[in-house]
Amino acid sequence: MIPVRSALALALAIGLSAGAPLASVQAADAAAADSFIAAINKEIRDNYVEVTAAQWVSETYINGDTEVLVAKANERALSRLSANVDKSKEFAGVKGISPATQRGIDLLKLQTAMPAPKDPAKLAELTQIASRLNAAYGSGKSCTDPAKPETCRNLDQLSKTLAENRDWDADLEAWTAWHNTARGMRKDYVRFAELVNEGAHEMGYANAGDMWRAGYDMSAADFRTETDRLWRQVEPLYKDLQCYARHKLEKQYPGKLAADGTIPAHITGNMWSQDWVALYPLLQPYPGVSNLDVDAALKEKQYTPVAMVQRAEDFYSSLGFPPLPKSFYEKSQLTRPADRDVVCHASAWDLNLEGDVRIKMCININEEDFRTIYHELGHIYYYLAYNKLPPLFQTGAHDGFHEAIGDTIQLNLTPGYLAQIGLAGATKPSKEAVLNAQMKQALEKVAFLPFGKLIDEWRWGVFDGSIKPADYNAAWWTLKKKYQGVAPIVARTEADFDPGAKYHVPGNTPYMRYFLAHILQFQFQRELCKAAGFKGPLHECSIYGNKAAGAKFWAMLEKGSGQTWQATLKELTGKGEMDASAILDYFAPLHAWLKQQNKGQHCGWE
Ligand code: X8Z
Ligand code: ZN
Repeated sequence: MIPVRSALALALAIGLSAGAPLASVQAADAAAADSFIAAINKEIRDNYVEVTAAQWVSETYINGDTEVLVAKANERALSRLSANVDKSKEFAGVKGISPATQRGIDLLKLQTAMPAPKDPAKLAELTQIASRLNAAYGSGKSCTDPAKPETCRNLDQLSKTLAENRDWDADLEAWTAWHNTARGMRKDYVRFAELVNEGAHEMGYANAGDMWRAGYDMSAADFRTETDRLWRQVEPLYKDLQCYARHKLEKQYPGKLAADGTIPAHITGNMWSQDWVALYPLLQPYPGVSNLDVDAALKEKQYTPVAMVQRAEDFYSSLGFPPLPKSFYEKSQLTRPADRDVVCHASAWDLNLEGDVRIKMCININEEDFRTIYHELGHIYYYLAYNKLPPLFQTGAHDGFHEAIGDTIQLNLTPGYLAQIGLAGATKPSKEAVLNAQMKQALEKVAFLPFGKLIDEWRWGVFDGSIKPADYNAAWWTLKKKYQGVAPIVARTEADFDPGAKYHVPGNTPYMRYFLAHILQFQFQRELCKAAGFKGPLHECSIYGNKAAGAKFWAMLEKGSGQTWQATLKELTGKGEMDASAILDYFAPLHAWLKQQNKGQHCGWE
């Protein structure tokens, strides 16, 4: 689980103790504040393992018993957190508190994405709902006869249909089957929103969304404006990609697309239309020019899940990062167990704040999972780099940084690197080959941008009451259409709960982090390539094997959240502001080509 502000599930590494409350503060002066924060840090260390261990088993052995264990562990931790946040209020306005202690106090109340009411009955109700939602997602299946397991299909199987078939009806059936698994979550989610809002209110926030937006070293209102600003920078690039993709899909499925300019939600090759990589064979600019079939190469080279992880580790090692601890390979869950339900959604965990790091995945031998491993290891090295800091600072500079580390490394999986490790054919560098490679990257990274932004716009609306339970599903599809230009081809109603079909909603993981990461990773890459002395166009750079770039990256990871993210970003890039100019530079060749292709086409949607 990603600790604190960037945690991956439920109550995250709330990490606070189940033990006796801290001694009540004697005199609220600066020295007392230092002692208070020191005690909190110790308490986190002492109690962290209990919560993360419960979370780990609840996701790797889903059953009624582990659901109880994790709910109880979270209940105790959240109760301690509330008490400690209350105590920390005694230091408000106290003069002379050191910046580090003040930062600790400020970070304390952001330790969870699931603020809980203090009322014991409501607290217990909240942790039980959260565990139930998480378990429901992990065990979600579509069965023709629920009594017969052989008639059931899980998310892997339904996703495979979407990714591998261009069959309109089969894809629609698989898409609908998965979305319908989330219907039963609606009632729990309504109550969940009420309870976290109550908890956020008690902690001094207007609602839970306001609290989520408070974790960015700026006001919640400024943060919202900031995400809008970044979206406006990248929107033209996305719109040109959407237009091109829609035009190609219209040729693939003549007469089937709606006339309003949207793309049907079930034909993007991905369950949530969040990336469109599966459409690469259909959308590649110059068929036959490049061999980028990593899926086939992984199978042909008989890669195993462990070998895929080792291959990714090798990249990080080539930068001078330390080896993964032996326990990582012993304790990680790399494949789906045959005999039980698990939460297969990939995640990276720090179980004890001192080296017991693991990933939890259900790796299939394909390119998507290969790339996800590089993503997850980014989290793992971040943990290892900041493990020496006090626990309150053991998080990303902000949660988007945490998501951007492994993604930055993904940008280095250039055709050149892939050829070097035998996973792609050697491609003669040509304008055509560059455009093919750019298209493949854009179907992952550019297609994602509007999706990354809309998930939390939906949740912010749910939490602030502007989206009412009676409109949950309609509001979801309004945002999908507004941002992505994607729409369902079959009517969805308020009997459905389509947001619940996306892991992070039942898992309660904030999502704006991924949008930010998709901007930041290009900024990081630009600086790392500079450090590596690379002079060519950004999209051609790979820092594989470059120790200077590695040292620069590691220095950033070691900072954790001990200073503002603006300070950390400034140390890396010279500028303390998120900025989409790097992603625009990166995709400049493709964007020019897309504009050319779209000439005379009707672009946009109603
Ligand atoms: O959830 C993830 C990671 C774990 S932090 C696999 N990602 C988002 C998603 O799958 O929806 C990575 C990209 C976006
Ligand atoms: Zn991640």
